[in-house]
Amino acid sequence: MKAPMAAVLLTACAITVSAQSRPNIVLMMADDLGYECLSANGGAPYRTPVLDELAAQGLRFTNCVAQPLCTPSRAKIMTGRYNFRNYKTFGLLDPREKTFGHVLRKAGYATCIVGKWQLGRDRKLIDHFGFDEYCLWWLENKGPRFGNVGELIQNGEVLPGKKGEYGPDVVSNFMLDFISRHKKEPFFCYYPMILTHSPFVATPDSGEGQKSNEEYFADMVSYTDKIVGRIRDHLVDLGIAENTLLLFTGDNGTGRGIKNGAVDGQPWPGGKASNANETGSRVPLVAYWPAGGVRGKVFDDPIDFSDFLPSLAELAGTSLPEDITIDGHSFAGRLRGDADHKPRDWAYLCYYGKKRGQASHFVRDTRYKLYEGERFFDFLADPLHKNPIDPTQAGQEARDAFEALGKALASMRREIATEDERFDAKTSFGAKDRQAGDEQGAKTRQKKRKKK
Ligand SMILES: [Ca+2]
Repeated sequence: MKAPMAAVLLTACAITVSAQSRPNIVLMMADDLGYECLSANGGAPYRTPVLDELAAQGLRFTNCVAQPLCTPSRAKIMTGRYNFRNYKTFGLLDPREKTFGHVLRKAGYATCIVGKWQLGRDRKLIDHFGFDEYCLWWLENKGPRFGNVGELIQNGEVLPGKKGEYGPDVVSNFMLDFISRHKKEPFFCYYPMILTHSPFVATPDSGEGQKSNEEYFADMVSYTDKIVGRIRDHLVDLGIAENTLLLFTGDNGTGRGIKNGAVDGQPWPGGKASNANETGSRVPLVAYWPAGGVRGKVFDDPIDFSDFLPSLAELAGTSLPEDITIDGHSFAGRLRGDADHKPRDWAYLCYYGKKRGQASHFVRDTRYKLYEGERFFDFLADPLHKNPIDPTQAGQEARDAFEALGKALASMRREIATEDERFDAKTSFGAKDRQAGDEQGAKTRQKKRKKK
């Protein structure tokens, strides 16, 4: 059947526009904000009206896994590689790695990073990893997280700051300014947020009076949502919202001090730093990109944090770093509504805890999850993994999944063995910077002891 002429013209126009202009990209990653923190995910007791609206007008992914801890997630999302290839120790990213900053800078994007760094105490690393401009906490200092006066480093200068200022506002405002200055060229802003990690304290919107940790945490989630709204409004004001992709996710599950979360009425306590069940690693993922043309869709595609780098590279129309194994699978086709987009068959997570050692790993499809030792779960029905499935007693669908995931896990086990042989913990980078990480850890432990 022939399409009406108007439809043919419209389609031709849409293709021309999308081919002409690559999207601006803003990737926001909250700190310790789990899947249950978005009301759009059926989460409670939180309110996230901005993110809910972006999801309703864009895309919401229900099956995205980060890593259970900060640095492992950061290394994975920035490099597109599984932790067994490049994770050394907490608080560091191997300077030999290539990041999505490199990829987008090389593609002609203006690049900016704001928020929390945590990946090596040297301001030169920011340019080294592909970012033109920055305003960061936990770069060379690590002072207070929210009232971080005199701690933030912005484009090489330590900001003197003012007493009472709120760190998340300072870094967000810098990013908005960067966007204003680069509105006429493609830009990439990576915003690993300072919120919503502990300490659970008042935000500028919390009002007077002492609250519980859970109440403060809910305030912090609301403030995160408010910042997302500010960014969206700024893009609208500049007239560039149409072709800017907003991505929002979290770097790991909610802190374990917060126990009152729920999803669809079922308990979802904070599970950060644990790979025991869904609460440590399943995170929200919302994408909003009006020019992409997809509106109000929900997908359960398996997505892991290695997928961001290839997705961004594809959207920028550029190639992946050469001579390096990239593990991720691009989800760019989903964002454009490509009818022939093929999601991953399975997503993968390899987790070491703070220091590289024995890996805990799993593969997952759209319903089932297989850990080492044949521990097998239906993560939709049993997110806390209280009821392991015996595949010999299960139905055909579960048995098929067990077999397919078993093959995938075996292939990853072989890759870990190969990489472990190659991995050299005593490289010049490793020895010096591991020591820096250890010193930081010792200081933190010392402070905790003093408080007790
Ligand atoms: Ca974190």
